Amino acid sequence: MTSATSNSDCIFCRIVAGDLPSTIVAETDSAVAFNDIDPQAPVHVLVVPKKHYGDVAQVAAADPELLADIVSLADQVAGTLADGQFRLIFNSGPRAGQSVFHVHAHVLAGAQLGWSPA
Ligand code: DGP
Repeated sequence: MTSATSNSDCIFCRIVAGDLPSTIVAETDSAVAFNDIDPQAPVHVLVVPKKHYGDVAQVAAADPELLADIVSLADQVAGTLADGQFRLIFNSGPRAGQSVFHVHAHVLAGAQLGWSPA
């Protein structure tokens, strides 16, 4: 699916709708930030748009303002929960490690981060 308001088969749409539990740390009109279920850093938050897009390329093409909202909320979360320094990752496609096909930014912060994506 390229774009829709919501998709009942999508776990992140269900979190946005409040149908699945999550720890929400911040929210705007267009996006929600919640703790990752399998944290890889002291702060590991996922920022997702409320509207369903499959990956970052789709949201960039269809709604660049929404992509800016995602980045802005990620910055806000890092400033609130850590020291304002953060890594922002969009996995795009299975070979890049994407496993949930509702675009999400990983916000990693709160420690000196290593670099070993391979
Ligand atoms: P990715 O592999 O880039 O698609 O990241 C998906 C992330 O989503 C992964 O770090 C684990 C997280 N995740 C998967 N299911 C859930 C869930 O039900 N709740 C929360 N909070 N996070 C989830």
